[in-house]
Amino acid sequence: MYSNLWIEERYKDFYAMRYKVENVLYSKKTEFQTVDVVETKGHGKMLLNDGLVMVTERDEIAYHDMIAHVPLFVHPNPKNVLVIGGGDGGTAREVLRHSSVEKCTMVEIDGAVCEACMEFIPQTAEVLKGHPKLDLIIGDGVKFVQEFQATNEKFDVIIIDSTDPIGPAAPLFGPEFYTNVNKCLADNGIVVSQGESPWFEAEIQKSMLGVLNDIFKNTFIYNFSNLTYPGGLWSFTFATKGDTHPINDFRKEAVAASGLEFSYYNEGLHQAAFYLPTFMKKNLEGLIQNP
Ligand code: AG3
Repeated sequence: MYSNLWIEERYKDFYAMRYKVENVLYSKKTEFQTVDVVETKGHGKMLLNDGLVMVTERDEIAYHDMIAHVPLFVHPNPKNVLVIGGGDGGTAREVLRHSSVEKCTMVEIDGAVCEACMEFIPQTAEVLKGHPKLDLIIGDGVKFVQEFQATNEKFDVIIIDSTDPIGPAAPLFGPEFYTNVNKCLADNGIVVSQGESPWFEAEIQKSMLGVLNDIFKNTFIYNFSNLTYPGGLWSFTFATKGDTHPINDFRKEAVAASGLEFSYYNEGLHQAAFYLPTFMKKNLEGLIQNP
């Protein structure tokens, strides 16, 4: 019945990516956004929020490896980790593979994303069904960091796994949010955030780095490539409360010693990801400490 169905993510009014759909598995308009899960012909199951591709089974590992393992192999001893967003579970899944991690708190605003992924994309969301170290909270991450700073607990690593800065994720890109994130971090804490497209969103990257640079001691940006986000090349920002450096303090030996296997992440790529195309260096001049 859906044999001629294609799904399309549009970027502004001049670019689109289309995927052949074999089956529509889930579609729901929630209080926050429209959540769809479709079975595609070439990319496996795919999650879209408001028509934007969030995850596909085929390439989610690139994003989740790089958002989780880069900070976790830089921090000297990450025990307490916070994930804001990440309702598909992929980030929490990778965080929880680190044996040093004692607790991962995840705060997702839209319970429907978790529900849909638990039912249809177990590859990322199996972990959400129950893990002894995972505390899954369905709630607003902006409020969470506002309230959490009053407690004595601090996070070693905070990961902002958000969608684009429109709709429910917009406040996750602003200064109030990051001021509170900083207060929730331990002294040598690291915050890594979904950092948008270097090709298409240079202005957003500049404003994000401007915000981070005002609040945190050191700020960096690093890249990875995937199959499904507009343009393929994509970024994460990396900001530190202390002097932790993503290359100089990278615990290289810990990668092999961890015994973990990765299909995207590796020791060389970790470092290479911080070496930027010239156009990015120019755009972000004065705002980043990348090599
Ligand atoms: N987070 C979404 C990254 C941005 C995608 N943007 C787009 N397709 N226009 C993905 C969540 C993975 N846990």
